[in-house]
Amino acid sequence: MGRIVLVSNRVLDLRKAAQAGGVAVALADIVRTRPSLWFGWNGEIQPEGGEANVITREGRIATIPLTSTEHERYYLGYANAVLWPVFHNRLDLAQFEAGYFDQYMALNRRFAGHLQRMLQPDDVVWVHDYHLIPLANELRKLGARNRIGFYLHIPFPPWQTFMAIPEHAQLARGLAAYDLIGLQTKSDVSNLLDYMVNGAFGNILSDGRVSAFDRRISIASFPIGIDPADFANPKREGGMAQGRGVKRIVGVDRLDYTKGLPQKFKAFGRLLEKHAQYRGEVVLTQIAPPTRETVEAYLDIRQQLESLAGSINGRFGELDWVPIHYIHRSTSRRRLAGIYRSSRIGMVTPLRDGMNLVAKEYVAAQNPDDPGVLVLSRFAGAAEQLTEALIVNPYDIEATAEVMRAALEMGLDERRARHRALMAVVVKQDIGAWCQSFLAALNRAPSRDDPSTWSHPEPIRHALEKLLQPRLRRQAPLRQGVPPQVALGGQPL
Ligand code: GDG
Repeated sequence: MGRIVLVSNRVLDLRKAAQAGGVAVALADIVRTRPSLWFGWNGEIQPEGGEANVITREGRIATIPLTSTEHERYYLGYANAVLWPVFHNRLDLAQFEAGYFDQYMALNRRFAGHLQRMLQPDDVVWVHDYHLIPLANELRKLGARNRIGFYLHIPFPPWQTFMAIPEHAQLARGLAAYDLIGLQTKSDVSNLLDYMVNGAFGNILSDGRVSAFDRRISIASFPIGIDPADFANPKREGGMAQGRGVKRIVGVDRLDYTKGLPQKFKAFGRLLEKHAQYRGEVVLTQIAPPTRETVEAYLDIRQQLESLAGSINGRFGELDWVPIHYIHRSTSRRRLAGIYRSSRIGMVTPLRDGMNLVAKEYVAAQNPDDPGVLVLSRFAGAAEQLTEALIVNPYDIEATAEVMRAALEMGLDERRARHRALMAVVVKQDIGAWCQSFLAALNRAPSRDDPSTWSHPEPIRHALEKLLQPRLRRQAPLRQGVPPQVALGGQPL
């Protein structure tokens, strides 16, 4: 078997991957343990006219810098000011500016050019995330016949939202060049299938694949996980100092408008307003490290949050009790486990999130004998799996405040029972299972270039598609996704 070639916007130094955690650890693990190559941006920005095409090779890692124009228009622009907000249902924040898309395509072409020269015929390529949607198509234009899979870490939006992107058809063309597309949840799969059928005039085939733009693609959900052992080590206790008997509610989120931070602060304020008995008894510790600070929308959310924390602390705080601890800095990964473990509530309430690893980390870090309670947004991908959490609608401030109260009051038996069920999911579908199931499905995904993998000769397939089409369409009305009998690999739909 050939190498696994990983491609992501950002490639991390293997020595720092453990500190970054999550996906970085999983990818670093593949690179350490299997014949592989990891290609992407090294985090450096070259001024225009600099040496942007110099590849740095260190063992199995190959990286290049971005030019300042690429950084501005591809990374901060198209990826983070168009695709990120639209995929998180925030069309109002999308900046469809001239030049962003061209630079996004140009960067993908440049990446493909470098990668194609490093590819061997039996390599399997695994591309990560929304920055690199067109990469496979660009590789194929250069002659790559490798098996290429794509994993989207963020949600796929409802099909009509996706169609608001002026270049949606070119993006769909890019998606169709992959052999396998992996998504976080079943509802993401359903959204993408809806788009492929209704927006890109594709068909769902009898073997469950989608036919679009003259290619056949497998689409399935592979919910990402964590390494629970990373958080379940009791030696890592040592949360933060707290007044005796004070219960902590913890939030850990990059400072991003998708994470529902103002709503979380408001719900906590409402809890203190309505239920005075919690004043002096509960604190909300919110760790919110900075991210993408030069994108305008991120500046707004920071100001909004600081003003909210200030007004709630000013209104309810005492000389010996500050209700909201808001920390706008990164905390070491080693300390996070202790903070999770010493918190009575894990408050994970994004307005939209692909998965949300913090929810799983919080569960893994709990003491099974005296566990805390996970409060989880119904709009986080994790809610599809972590059904024993207290599920909330983060837009509903009043109800969220009441759920916080219920979590604070929950008895030990119920906390233990819920935690057992949640932990079973976190352990079963961990990061290793995610990696393996995606790569196994990619290896299984029939390749268009290999006729032996076709289950029917082409003319029969055509007839079959035509025959099945009206029936499939009847069973898959708009917005309800794919009918059950065409469930795809990975997770059953
Ligand atoms: C994207 C998708 C999907 C956070 N603050 C600190 C810190 N973190 C770590 C957490 C966690 C990771 O960062 C954040 O992961 P999330 O999954 O919560 O969210 P995104 O960054 O938005 O990730 C998301 C994910 O990709 C994976 O597919 O789940 O939906 O948006 O591991 O612990 N780590 C340290 N200090 C901090 O202050 N050390």
